[in-house]
Amino acid sequence: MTAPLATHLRFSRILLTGAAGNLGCQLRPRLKRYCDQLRLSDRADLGTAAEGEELVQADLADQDAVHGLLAGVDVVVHMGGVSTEQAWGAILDANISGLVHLYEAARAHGVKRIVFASSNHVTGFYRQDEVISPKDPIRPDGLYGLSKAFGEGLAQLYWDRFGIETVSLRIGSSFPAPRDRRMLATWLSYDDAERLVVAALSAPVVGHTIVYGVSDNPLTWWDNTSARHVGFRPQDSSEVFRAEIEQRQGAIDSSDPAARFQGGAFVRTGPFFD
Ligand code: 15L
Repeated sequence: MTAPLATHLRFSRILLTGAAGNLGCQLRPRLKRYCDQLRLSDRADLGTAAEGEELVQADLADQDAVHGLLAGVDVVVHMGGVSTEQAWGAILDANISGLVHLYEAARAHGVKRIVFASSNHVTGFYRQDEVISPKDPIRPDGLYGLSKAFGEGLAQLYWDRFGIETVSLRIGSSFPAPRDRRMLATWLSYDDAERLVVAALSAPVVGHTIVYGVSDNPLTWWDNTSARHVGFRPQDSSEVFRAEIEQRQGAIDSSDPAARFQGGAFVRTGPFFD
């Protein structure tokens, strides 16, 4: 593990939700370097607590459990919730009700900043030949993307009404490496994911800011100029994976909506619409 990215960043307690998920697992050891206590929560098992970790198994749909989670917390990194297109009931519980529970608990406990894992699927129905910014209107590619748009709206409301700051991260594809041609544009390396979260936690003034979570990929659909005050400077690039991916994937099937729209396969899959 490398040294902390921001030596000035120190909290007494950070809450990381969704800590058993793909990105949560990556952020778990990394966020520990910025706080005395790291509270980790998920519906799933979180294993054994390392030094300085507090493990709390909680369901976001459980209002009381979420209320308890936020007690004594300085900031929240909210990676929890449904992260793919799923049945509406699951999305409703975790991403709609769960998020209301989280923001109400933040208000009750005086938490002043939340880093919210939104998703690129808020704008998945823009075409792959368009470059968009966080200021463009939403175009969700499914109920999952729409639930993340709700989350961004809720974050805006809690900033305007209660002064709780949020950085909404429209995360692209955060995996060890891009898996296909689309991810050459959407890939966010794990190191850049840490840079993004650290920037979101340390920027002095954010109000409610939306930023795309994407590495420094040469081919990009997202322009983060409007979020430069967050100070996110990605340092990895998908380019090193291009040759292998192009060779493996062959010709583009332009009749496939997944090859035309930014959301990829999310524009044509999902149990609700099947
Ligand atoms: C997401 O929002 C998902 O959580 C993740 O699993 C990826 O599929 C990613 O989007 C993506 O667009 O690649």
